[in-house]
Amino acid sequence: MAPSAVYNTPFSVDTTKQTDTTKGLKHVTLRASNGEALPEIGTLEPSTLDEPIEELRRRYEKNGYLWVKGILDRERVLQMREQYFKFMRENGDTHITADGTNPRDGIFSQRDWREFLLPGALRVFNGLKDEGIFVDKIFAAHIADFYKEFKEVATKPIDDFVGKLCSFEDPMCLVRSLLRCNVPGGETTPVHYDQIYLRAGPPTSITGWIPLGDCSLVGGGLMYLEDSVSVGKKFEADFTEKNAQLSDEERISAFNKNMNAGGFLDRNAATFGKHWGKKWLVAEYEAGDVVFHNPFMVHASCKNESPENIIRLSTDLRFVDRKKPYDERWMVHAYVDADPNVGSRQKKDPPIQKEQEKELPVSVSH
Ligand SMILES: O=C(O)CCC(=O)C(=O)O
Ligand SMILES: [Fe+2]
Repeated sequence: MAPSAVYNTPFSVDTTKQTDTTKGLKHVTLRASNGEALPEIGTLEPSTLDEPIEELRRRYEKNGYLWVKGILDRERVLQMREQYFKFMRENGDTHITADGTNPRDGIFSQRDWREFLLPGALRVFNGLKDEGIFVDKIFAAHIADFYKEFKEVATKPIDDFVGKLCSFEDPMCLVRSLLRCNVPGGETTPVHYDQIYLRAGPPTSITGWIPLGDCSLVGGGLMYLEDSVSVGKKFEADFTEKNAQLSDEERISAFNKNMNAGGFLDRNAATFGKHWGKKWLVAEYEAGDVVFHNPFMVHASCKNESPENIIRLSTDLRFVDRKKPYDERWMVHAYVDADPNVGSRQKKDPPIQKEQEKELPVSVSH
């Protein structure tokens, strides 16, 4: 049986096997969201725009990711970070940042991290409703002018680069994208691959993950499971088989009955890595970097253990060739009513439900 079929411990929260056998990166212990140490970690290989595009393409195809240093203007990225934290503070303070600190620094207030989970699955699992000032501001930030301008103007160099890397005739950034704040101590993005959420199109998109600020190794950055495009493909083949009997709409949903809640593969990256016998690859990111990844590449975020209480802010953009088919459900802004990828958005005034329908629909904010 294919390993994907026998791997069925989604949402494993087994913390009994605490390991601390970190190899490769001496003196650093990185943790999965639930606090379990990642047994094996390695580093991402950096690339620069000075290298020939053929070499960068070869590397992307071989590794499933491409970490490009300095593709964006560092100062502009830091400005975006400042705008975001100012927005979260002014006209209704979410209290995500500590009073008296510079918004550009993004220093966590050290309030309960649960309050700062994005609307969606993790918030629901942690017992919070999708409501309150933080949630309202998250909805607003995704359609705010400062974010729109960042995407439309500041990230332009990515469009051109992606066009060359993926041989897209007309590279386009999909409208739907997320701004993610990963606060110290909080639960972070579970293990997944992106094609689960982009299934209404062929697996030809490419994601650009953009750290909005510097992010140290222990700062809760994105990590990739080494050589895992094949793992994502196995899962998707398995899901495709299981989903074959469903209606068209359900088949392309990341949240249909055959998927794990939220579309995640696991909330525990340590267990997942061990199961597949693969290392998690991490990096020390700088503002201006972008990491591109294949839609089958398995990734997650590690726990933010920043000793300085720095909030990890990031945005993830997806690019396609406008001339070819793509998942058109991604042509709406995140969290608007038409966004199918936030199935967990709990309506402020929920319709009266029948007793058997009361279970919450849960999806990842992705
Ligand atoms: O930033 C994160 O925590 C997750 C990002 C992600 O899943 C993506 O860029 O596809
Ligand atoms: Fe992702």
